[in-house]
Amino acid sequence: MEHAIRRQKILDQMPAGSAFIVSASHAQNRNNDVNYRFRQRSNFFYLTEIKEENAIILLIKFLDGKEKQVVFVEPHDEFKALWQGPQLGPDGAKKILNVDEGLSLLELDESILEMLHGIKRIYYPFAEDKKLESKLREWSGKLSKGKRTESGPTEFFDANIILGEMRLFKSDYELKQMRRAAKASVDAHARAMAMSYPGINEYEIEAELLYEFTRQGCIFSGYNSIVGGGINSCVLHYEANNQLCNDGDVVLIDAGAEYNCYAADITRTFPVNGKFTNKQKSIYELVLDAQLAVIDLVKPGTEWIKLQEAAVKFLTKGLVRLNILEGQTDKLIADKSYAAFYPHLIGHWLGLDVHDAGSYKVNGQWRILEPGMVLTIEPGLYFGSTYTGDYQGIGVRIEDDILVTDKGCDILTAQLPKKVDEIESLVGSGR
Ligand SMILES: [Mn+2]
Repeated sequence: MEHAIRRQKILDQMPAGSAFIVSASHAQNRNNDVNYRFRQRSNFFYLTEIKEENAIILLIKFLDGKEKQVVFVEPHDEFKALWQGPQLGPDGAKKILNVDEGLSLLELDESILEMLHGIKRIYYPFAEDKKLESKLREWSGKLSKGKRTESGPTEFFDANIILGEMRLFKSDYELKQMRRAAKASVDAHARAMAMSYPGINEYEIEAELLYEFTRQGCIFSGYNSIVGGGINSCVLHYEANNQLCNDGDVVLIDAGAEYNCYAADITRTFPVNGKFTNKQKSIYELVLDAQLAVIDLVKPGTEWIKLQEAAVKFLTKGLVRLNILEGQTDKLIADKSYAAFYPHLIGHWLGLDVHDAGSYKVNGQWRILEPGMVLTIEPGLYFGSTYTGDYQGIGVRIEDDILVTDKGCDILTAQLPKKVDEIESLVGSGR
């Protein structure tokens, strides 16, 4: 019942005369009468852990300091129950969430106008749900109109600020979910490598990933899997996944399972024939050494941007050593010459969203790492179609999921091999 603790924690931060509103996902139509598979909105899931669509959770702190928690859900509907299975209904939702009131969405407009009477500040997640945003404007207008002695709500605050700060720090319960996602993802990557051989199609490799995710209870991936062989390994968000992986190609897989809405995010790169060429190996080891050096810095007290700066320095030096870049390291960093090969950042927060909530700066200063945060570390080097030298067609990224602990860090995805000899002996071993 951690959702109840989270809601109370929010109420504790709200001033008297304020309301906090978060909405569930709505069904997303794919075509005609077919919808995409329902996935709950992360903020709503964080506060309720229920998978109802269209629902609304409302937290109110009245002017006298009294608090009230209300959930609005779809009413019982026999037609829907027949086609989609039973729903919680207002009473069921009230019970399962242990809130003060469970109401039907049919009563939303009427009830909320009553409950928001006297409320001055409304928190809701900005730019998340257009339906909710227009409703809030409508309700606020109605509450203000024609009143001579008092106004309706006068302030909208972004609920993402409070939610992001809370979601950044993972509880033991959340870490348990994340370890399940990490385990499924580790096993999936190992399986994909073991089943690979020259001539395999990228989608066959993707099938191995999805098989293992699903087998371990992860019916969603945290994001579209990237399986890129050869030059496709250099396309950062490649997702066609439909080309052959030829003898001599590297394959880059960036894929992560989602368990109970919590994501993992892993990248590995391997030679499809089981043996790195010297050129592939020199890039691979440079990226791996950079990753290990950056992971060494993941501990309480490190500024997040220092991780990126360390990666840039390490990779730039390596590119000079390999004669891919020429000149003074400091100058190459200052003029961003490295960005032709390392065009992205070192990583991101990880949790309910693969690129999770939580700001990277606080009051204009880069965030300092603290225990309970989970982040990815994913340096990479790419020699794609715009590069014409000897390394063309080599894209390498190595990514793990890291929990900041009291003393340092815990790599949630450590079980998946990444040393050159380990990778080489794993590729093709399952056939
Ligand atoms: Mn990532």
